[in-house]
Amino acid sequence: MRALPSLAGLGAMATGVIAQRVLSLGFSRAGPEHEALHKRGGAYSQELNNNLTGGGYYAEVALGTPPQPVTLILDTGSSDAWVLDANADLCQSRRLQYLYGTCLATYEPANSSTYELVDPDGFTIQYLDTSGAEGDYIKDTFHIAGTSIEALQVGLAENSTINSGLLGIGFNTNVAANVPYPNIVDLFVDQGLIAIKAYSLYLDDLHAETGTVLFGGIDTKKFIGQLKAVDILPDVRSKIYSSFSVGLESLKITSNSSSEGSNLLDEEIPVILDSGTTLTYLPPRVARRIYQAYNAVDDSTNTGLVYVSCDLLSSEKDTTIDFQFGGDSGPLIRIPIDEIVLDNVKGYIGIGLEVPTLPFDDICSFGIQPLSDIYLLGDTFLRSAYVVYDLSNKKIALAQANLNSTETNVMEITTSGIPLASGVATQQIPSTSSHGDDAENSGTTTATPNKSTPDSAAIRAESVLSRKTTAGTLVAIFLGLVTAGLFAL
Ligand SMILES: *[C@@H]1O[C@H](CO)[C@@H](O)[C@H](O)[C@H]1NC(C)=O
Ligand SMILES: *[C@@H]1O[C@H](CO)[C@@H](O)[C@H](O)[C@H]1NC(C)=O
Ligand SMILES: *[C@@H]1O[C@H](CO)[C@@H](O)[C@H](O)[C@H]1NC(C)=O
Ligand SMILES: *[C@@H]1O[C@H](CO)[C@@H](O)[C@H](O)[C@H]1NC(C)=O
Ligand SMILES: *[C@@H]1O[C@H](CO)[C@@H](O)[C@H](O)[C@H]1NC(C)=O
Ligand SMILES: CC(=O)N[C@H]1CO[C@H](CO)[C@@H](O)[C@@H]1O
Repeated sequence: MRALPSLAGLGAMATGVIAQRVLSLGFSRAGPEHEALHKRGGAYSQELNNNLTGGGYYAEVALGTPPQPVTLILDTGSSDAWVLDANADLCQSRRLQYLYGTCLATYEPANSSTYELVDPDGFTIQYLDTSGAEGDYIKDTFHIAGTSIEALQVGLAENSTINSGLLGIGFNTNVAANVPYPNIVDLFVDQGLIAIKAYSLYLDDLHAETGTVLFGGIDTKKFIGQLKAVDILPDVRSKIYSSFSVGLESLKITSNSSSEGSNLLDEEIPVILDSGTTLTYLPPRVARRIYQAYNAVDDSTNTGLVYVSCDLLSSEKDTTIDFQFGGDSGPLIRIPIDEIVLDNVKGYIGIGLEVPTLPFDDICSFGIQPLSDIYLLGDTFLRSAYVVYDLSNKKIALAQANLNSTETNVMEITTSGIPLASGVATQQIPSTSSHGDDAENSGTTTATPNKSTPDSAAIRAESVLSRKTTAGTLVAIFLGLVTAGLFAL
C-alpha cells in the first residue's frame, strides 16, 4: 500500500543509525505456522501466503518473547511494521469487522517480556486508499525468516481500519514516525544478517499458493533471461528517495508474439512498484486505451470495478500487456491476460453486487484501474515479474518471472549491488502436463467464489472486504451488499 508521506519526516533525515549487533541465530521456528522460514546461501527467505482471489501477500512472522505469531501484509509501498493490539477497536467490534474484515492475528504487549513502549500515541499511518491505523510505537523482538531482530520499532495499533498488521519494507525515509528510525531492512544490515539493504520478491502467479521474499539474495531459478536494473526515482519535490518509483517507458498490447502494438503512453511516467496494492493503477488516458482494446467497462467510480468479459481468458489467451522500463534495452515484463482478467465477481453478483448494464454475460473484473497523479504497479503486475530492490544503491532490477518454479539457486547480494545474473532460458513447463495441447486447460482453477449458502457468501464477502483494494471499491461493494439486505448498518 502506498503510505502517505509523513510531513514531519521529510525535513529530518536519520543521522547515525542505532546499531544493535545482536544476532539471535539460534532462534528456531515458533511452530508449524513458521515452517516456511529458511536461510539459504546468506539470504533469508520468507514465504508469503498468496490469497488466491487477488488479496494481499501475508507473511507469517512473530513478535515478542515468547514469540506471538502474527500475519502481516508484506508491503513494499510503506516502511513501518505494525501489528494489531489484542484490544484494538477493530478486534473488539463486530460492526467494525463487518466493515473491514475479521481481525486477524493480534499481539498482547503484556504477554511479552521484551516489550518496550517507545512513543505513546506516536504511531499514525494513513494509506493512499484512506485506510489507516493509530496507536503507540513500541519495540520488541521480531522473529522473521528463521532469525530474530532485537528491539525493532513497530507500531501497535489501537485503532485500525485494516484487519491485519503490515510489514512495510520500503525506505526508512517513509516511516510514519515524527522521528525517523531504522526499520526492519536497516536492522537486517545493522545486525550483520545481510550485506546491503536489498531483497528480491517473487509473488508467483495468481494460482500459486505462496511467493517468496529473499532478504539479501536473488534466486536465479525464479526468473527468465537476464536481470536488468533501472534507477529508483527520488520524490520530485523533496528529492528524497521515499518510494520504489521507476520510469515506465512504454506500454504495449502484444497479440501473439508476432504483432506488437503501439506505445499507449504519451511520455515516460513514474510508477511505484507496490506489493501491498492488489491492482495496477495507471493514468486515466492510458487506462482508457487499454479498456478500448478489451471492451472493458470502467465502473470504478460506482461499484469500484472495471468489468471485462471472461471470454478474454480464452479468446485473448496469447495476448500480453507489455511494460518496458528505461529505454529499448531496459527490462520488459509481459503480463499474460489470465493475470489481469480476474474471475472474481460472480459470487458477489450472486449476493447483491449491482453491476451496470454490460455488453457481455460472463463477467470478470479487470486488474488495471484509472488513477490520477500517482501510478501504482500492484500485484496484478508484480506476479509476472521478478523484482530485486536495492535500497542501498537506489536500483531496481527486473526480469520476467519463471512461474511455478520449484527449483532454487540462491546468490547473495553483496556490497557491490544486485548481481545482473541470468536466470533460466524459458518458462519452466509444469512437470505434470503430459499432453502437449491446452484442451485440458478448460478446467484450470480460477478465483471464482464458491457459490453456496448465503452465510458462507457473507463470510467470503467479509474477507474480500478486508483485502486491500481502493476505498471506493470497498465502500461500493459494501453498499451493494447492504442494498441486498445482507448487512444491517
Ligand atoms: C480507538 O480504540 C479504542 C479502543 O481500543 C476506543 O475506545 C476509541 O474510541 C477508538 N478511537 C477512535 C478515534 O476510534
Ligand atoms: C496472554 O497470556 C495469558 C496467560 O498465558 C493467556 O491466557 C492470554 O490468552 C494471553 N493473551 C493474549 C491476548 O494472547
Ligand atoms: C493468436 O494465436 C491463436 C492461436 O495460438 C489464434 O487462435 C488467435 O486468433 C491469434 N490471435 C491473434 C489476434 O492473432
Ligand atoms: C502454474 O500452475 C498453475 C496451477 O497450479 C496453472 O494454473 C498455471 O497455468 C501455471 N502457470 C504456468 C505459467 O505454467
Ligand atoms: C465449494 O466449497 C466446498 C466446501 O468448502 C468444496 O467442497 C467444493 O469443492 C467447492 N466447490 C468449488 C467449485 O470450488
Ligand atoms: C482463497 C484463499 O487462499 N483464502 C485464504 C486467504 O487467507 C486466509 C488467511 O490466511 C485463509 O484462511 C484463506 O483460506
